[in-house]
Amino acid sequence: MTWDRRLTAAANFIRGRDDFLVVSHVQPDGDAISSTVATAWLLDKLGKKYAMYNDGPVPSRLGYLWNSGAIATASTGLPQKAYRNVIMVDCADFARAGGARDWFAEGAEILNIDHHPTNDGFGLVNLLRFEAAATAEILFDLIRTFNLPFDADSATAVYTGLLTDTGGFRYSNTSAAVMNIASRMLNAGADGPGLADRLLERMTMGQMKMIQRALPRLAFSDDQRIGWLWVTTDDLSETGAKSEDLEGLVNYPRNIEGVEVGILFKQIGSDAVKVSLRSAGLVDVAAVSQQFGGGGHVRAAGCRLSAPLEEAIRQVVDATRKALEEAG
Ligand SMILES: [Mn+2]
Repeated sequence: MTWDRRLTAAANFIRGRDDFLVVSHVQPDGDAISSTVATAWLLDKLGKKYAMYNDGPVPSRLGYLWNSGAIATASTGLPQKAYRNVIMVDCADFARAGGARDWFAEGAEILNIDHHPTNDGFGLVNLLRFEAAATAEILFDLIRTFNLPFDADSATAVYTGLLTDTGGFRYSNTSAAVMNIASRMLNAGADGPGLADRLLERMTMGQMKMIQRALPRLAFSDDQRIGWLWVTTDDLSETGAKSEDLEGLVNYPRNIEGVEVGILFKQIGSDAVKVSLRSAGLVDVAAVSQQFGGGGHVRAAGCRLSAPLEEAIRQVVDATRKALEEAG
């Protein structure tokens, strides 16, 4: 099916229904929240009823996004009912919606909008484009399908998704198409320098405290092509840092000259570890993550292990070492 026909199918899903639940993934990032509110903006402009829900809270640094305060979470208030019409954005698989799935009605019909190459097309209608830098890039196309002009709210949302998923227009997914859309969003009222300052430059105290703790632990494989850091549940509780304060930490090992894969291990329980992997390009870290039931992109992926921290480090570093040997 051509991209235009997929867009039409997604548009028809929205046109033919009303009363939607819009959800993204657990521990939502910039693209997840941006895509959620951009979808809500579209539904709002079409006069549709909708609710937004997320398994986790909206990171405070994204609180400026239009209507982000209306995204319900377990702590701020639950939806009033289960929904038959669901739009899932930026979710690599069905389970990524986490606890939000409790609000899907039996036999709910799903519009699946995503850019993760590991997405298996779990929706009734799937609007998937793996070359897209961000789900927000796909939403740009979807909004245009309805011939709706962008305003500052929707432009800021789409721009934010692009900015965050391209690491500030720096990663290899920063295509000409991305810059073209970003340019249009600036014309429509997105504040480029303001968003860059807020999302790329500014650092919370929690973030700095976690950097202080994590950097002395920086470890390398013998050939120094794999570098990793870890943080414990105690680090978070003792510094008062939040989970969102760990964003970007994995880039420290990854950015070192000669390092092919950077890894961050985050202990989330005595036998549970969340792992983020970043590749310089040689190793497909999505494939490494899939060995542990995770997924993601070639250069940025993640997984969870039910193991003590030291055991998780050993297993993932070993798997990465093998992938690196195979890649040459
Ligand atoms: Mn994304």
